[in-house]
Amino acid sequence: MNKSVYAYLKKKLKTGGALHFSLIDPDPHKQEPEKAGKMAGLCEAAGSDAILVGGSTITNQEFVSETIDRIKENTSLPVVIFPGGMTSLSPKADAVFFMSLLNSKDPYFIVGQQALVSYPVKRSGIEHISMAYLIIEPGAMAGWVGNAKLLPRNNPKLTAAYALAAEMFGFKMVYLEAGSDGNRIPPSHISLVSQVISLPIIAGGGISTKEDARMLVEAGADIIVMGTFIEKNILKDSGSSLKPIIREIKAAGERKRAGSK
Ligand code: 1GP
Repeated sequence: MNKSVYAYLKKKLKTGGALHFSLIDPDPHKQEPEKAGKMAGLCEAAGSDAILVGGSTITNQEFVSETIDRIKENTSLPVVIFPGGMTSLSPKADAVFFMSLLNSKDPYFIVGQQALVSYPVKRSGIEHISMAYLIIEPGAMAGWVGNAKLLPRNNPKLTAAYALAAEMFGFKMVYLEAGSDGNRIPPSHISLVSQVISLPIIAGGGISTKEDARMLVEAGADIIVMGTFIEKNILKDSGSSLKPIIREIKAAGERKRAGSK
């Protein structure tokens, strides 16, 4: 991918309304790079718009790089690192989400780790897309690893206030999730956030049906991320269960775009 991933995403959002990202965890306990490559190819065939590589689990840079190499052999989609930490960085990707877990209790996850990787990221020349990451209750593994002061599920106002602060800080995107493991973010949070900010909103965590995806896009999500569902199904059914979910996301995005003209 030669052009800017951010520009590609913004353009696709403008013309398509909503996007789908496929998340592949570069974890040797889950799959070898070869298998990750096959998964990515099937995700592209099912209509996904980008491959995210990342997860909260332990990994190493070499394994991440090998995984990205195999992914790139199987797809022309942009490959973006969704870093669980410093060890998930690899110059092989097209871009990295330069993330700050804004609601962490530990400054290390807000800016400490990012400061330590800033020089290597700049030297590698990889595109970095600043992104504010917000974790809502119960948070699961991501919340535990990032030592998050979890945003309460029953108070979307707090989530919206953090998202607005992110926009004021100059972040380019906001990622909202309640953790993996089936903990979907309440649509009320997405809808309030979309009323107060104009940044692209990414939603992930526990999305496994077209109804889930449609509800979140209708609430205001611009990009839907799916990881576990793809891990469980894509190689078994070659993407036949993913395809209708992505179709639903695109249709809901198209309706939203048409409505906002
Ligand atoms: C996790 O939002 C991602 O950070 C994806 O979650 O694995 O539940 O799809 P799932």
